[in-house]
Amino acid sequence: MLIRKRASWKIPENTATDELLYFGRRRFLQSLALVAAGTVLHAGETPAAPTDSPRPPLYPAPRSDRYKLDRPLSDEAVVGRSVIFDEISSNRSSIAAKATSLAIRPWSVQIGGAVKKQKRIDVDDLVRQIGIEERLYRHRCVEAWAMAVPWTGIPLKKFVEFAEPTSSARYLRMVSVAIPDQLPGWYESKRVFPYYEAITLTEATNELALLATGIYGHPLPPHHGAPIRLVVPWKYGFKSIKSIAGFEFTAEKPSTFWNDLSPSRFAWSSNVDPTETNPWPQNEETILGTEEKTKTQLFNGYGDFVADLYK
Ligand SMILES: Nc1nc2c(c(=O)[nH]1)N[C@H]1C(S)=C(S)[C@@H](COP(=O)(O)O)O[C@H]1N2
Ligand SMILES: [Mo]
Repeated sequence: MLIRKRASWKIPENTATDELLYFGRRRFLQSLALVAAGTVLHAGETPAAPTDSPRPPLYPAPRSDRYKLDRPLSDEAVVGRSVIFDEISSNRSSIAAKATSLAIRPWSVQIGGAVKKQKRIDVDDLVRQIGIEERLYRHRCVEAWAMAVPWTGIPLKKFVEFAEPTSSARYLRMVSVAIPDQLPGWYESKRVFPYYEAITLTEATNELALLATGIYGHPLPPHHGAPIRLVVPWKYGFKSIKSIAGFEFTAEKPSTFWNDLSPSRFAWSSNVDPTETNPWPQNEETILGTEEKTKTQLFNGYGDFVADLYK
């Protein structure tokens, strides 16, 4: 009964009957399972382009030369061992291995709140519609370590235009993935997830703000917040929320994860500021993978781009 029903769904009935006779029921069921699995895998993909006009590969994307570094790029392997992703694990060296439990495709994001129309869009469709570029950015964690990373992604400004916020929108709130079964650190932590962050709409439309979908010239691996994460390099690293599932435009100021946990230690805006001493002295930073210390700069050295936002 089940066989006939499923066969008629995908395979012409006569073929199905022939195959059933030929291979026997077990093999036939296996072949059906393969067909079904194939259907699931291809569901999120766009149809292949005709062979005479192959689609260019997305990665590596063209690199923008607007964003200069004052230090060498960090080594990918070193960066991969220093990731922070508390829903995966609080043990940093195990995050890359454990993060593979997060199913990063297919992945769609919800866009809601103060927008003309609520939307849900597949991340790969978003990338193809808006386009991506590579940028070399410094990254400064509030724990006073720093790195330099080639991110690939969508300028957040273009995403905001795509989302069409209404005139009442003042803030952009983002929420990370909330599938505890795929996030081994979810119940190990004393914190309550999902992770959530927010920036002002003025910050979101600043040219530096990036929605990263790639790193080191390839798509983001799960431990870096695949398939889509924020990068706001003038703020402490914890503002750059990973594995985003939802975007909400709001009129009121949304609360944020670290600021809720400890308002005196983690300010809502959390712009990099070397004069701060809380929770750690912020005047200098250790370059990841080296013993080298460098003076921390106001706005992580991005004052030319963002200082005007805070006058
Ligand atoms: N969802 C989520 N996003 C997160 C974090 C996290 O634990 N969970 N850690 C933050 C911190 S503290 C930093 S420094 C950066 C680190 O990014 P990276 O691990 O890709 O270098 O991610 C930020 N985004
Ligand atoms: Mo951080």
